[in-house]
Amino acid sequence: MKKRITTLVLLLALTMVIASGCSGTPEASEQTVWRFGHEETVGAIQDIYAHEFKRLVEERTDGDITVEIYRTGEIGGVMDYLEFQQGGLLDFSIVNPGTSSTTVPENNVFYNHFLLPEEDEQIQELLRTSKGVEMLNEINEENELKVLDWFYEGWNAWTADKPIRSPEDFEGVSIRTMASPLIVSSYQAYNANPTPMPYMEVYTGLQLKQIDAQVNPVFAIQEMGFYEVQDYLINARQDGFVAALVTQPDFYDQLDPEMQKMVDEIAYELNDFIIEEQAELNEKRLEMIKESSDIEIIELTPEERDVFREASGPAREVYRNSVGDKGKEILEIIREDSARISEEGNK
Ligand code: 6CS
Repeated sequence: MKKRITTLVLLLALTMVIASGCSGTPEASEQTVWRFGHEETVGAIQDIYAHEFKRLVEERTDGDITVEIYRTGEIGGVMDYLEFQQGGLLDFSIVNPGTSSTTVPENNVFYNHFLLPEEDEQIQELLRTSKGVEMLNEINEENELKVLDWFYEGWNAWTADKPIRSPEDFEGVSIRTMASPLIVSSYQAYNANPTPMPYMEVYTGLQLKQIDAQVNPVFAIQEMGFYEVQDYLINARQDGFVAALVTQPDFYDQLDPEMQKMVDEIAYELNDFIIEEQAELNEKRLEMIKESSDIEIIELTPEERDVFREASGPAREVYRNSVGDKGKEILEIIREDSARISEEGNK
């Protein structure tokens, strides 16, 4: 109840922001404000992305449009932001499937383990070209989320208070995950005890030993300080963190064709920009972790990864059972495209 009231107050505050100086249809003569929400903190990949989006929009409209960025926690939690986006209170947002799958379970397809190709450019190619992604976007649009682009933020790494090299090592380990049922079942398949909790509570949860482990890309492990309260960082490259730039279908439809073209082009260019940024940032942050802690870094061998690959099978069934025929087809197409892209890369 308290959360509901807080959300309503935030909605009201945001509506007042809207009323105080913006409209959904950008006319060159009037000042328009586009509201942009994302799920991360200062300096994170989504924040870098949002600021580059802002820079490009403001530059290409000669300042007729300004972009206001709302980071996670500034006007609500990630679930509030999703609601704001679907309701048109935010004009653009970055949403990852761990959040949006509460509305569109098919988005969980990206959290199927051992699905993505191995190289960054191959992941980019998959996200840009797969018919499965196009079908996924149609389902999102039916749910008030017009996907302008899917982009990649880096591999999800595990941190834990013990070394993890096999599903047996996960036995009894409380690992914090996002709330998506598929993510939860992925770690149940490894014998772990997945424990969903909000992103902002993970550090304290680890510190107080309410949880033993968590999963996130390296840049997030550094900036959220998780490495300070964990002994091991394990790279299994089981899944990657992908996120979507979304807008509201009605908002997009009422933009004039030139403006739509500008937004589409910016989304495309940003994908090239962010794939480089995430690689650099993840690498840089790994070095920072190594310099400022004695956390042990474990790279799983191909054989160790194969054991996890094998163990991940039941979670894939959970995905299939949680979606309809189209969702199952999306998984199949993405799986085939991923295998083909990987194979072409190995030639
Ligand atoms: O683990 C999470 O909940 C969050 N992790 C990242 C890297 N971005 C947003 C998400 O909410």
